Amino acid sequence: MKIYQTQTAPNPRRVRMYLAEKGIKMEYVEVDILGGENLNASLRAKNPTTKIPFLELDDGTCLGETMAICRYFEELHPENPLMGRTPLEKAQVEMWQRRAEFNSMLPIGMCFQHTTGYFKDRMKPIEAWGIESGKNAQAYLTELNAHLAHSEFLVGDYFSIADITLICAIDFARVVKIRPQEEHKHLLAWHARVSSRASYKA
Ligand SMILES: N[C@@H](CCC(=O)N[C@@H](CS)C(=O)NCC(=O)O)C(=O)O
Repeated sequence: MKIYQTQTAPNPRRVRMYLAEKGIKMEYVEVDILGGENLNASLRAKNPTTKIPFLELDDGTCLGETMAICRYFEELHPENPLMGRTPLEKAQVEMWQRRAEFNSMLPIGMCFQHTTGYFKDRMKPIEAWGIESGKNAQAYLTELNAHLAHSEFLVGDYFSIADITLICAIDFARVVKIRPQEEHKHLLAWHARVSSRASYKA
């Protein structure tokens, strides 16, 4: 099996970090998304949404969506769980994972796509939407900081896939100058904790 991905893009990084945490080795196929390789007919046949990452199994089955790919490996390798250990923790991971996607990864991605025109060959950038999305993502950092004042990771002292999603989103946000500020000291401490893990370099 192999994963089609782009080294600099935030969603494939989530999968690489997740697999590194689980100790799972993987073959990666680099896709040039800026050049539009993800849109070509052969990749579109495997992955109609054209978004990366996607996983191709040895029998040709393809699976898109970062969380679906990680879920597949979580089911295959339940040891060292990153999606919760108890019913409550699983729900809490789901809650924070969705918040990390909807309040950070998505608006940061919208800010990037709509203010830089990076994908203007395939979409119509609307700058005002990009700016508004960026403001919302920046404002959410203050909420995260408040939560992390009394929580080591997003879900108490349990490191989870939600932390992976959030750090990949926040690191990527650098390209559009959305950054934790000096006063976000709990968020910065969380960032230091997560970035000290070996998987951070994946
Ligand atoms: N919901 C998808 C999002 C995937 C996504 O947006 N991938 C971006 C890179 S991070 C992409 O493929 N962009 C290329 C394009 O839009 O053409 C997931 O969670 O995997």
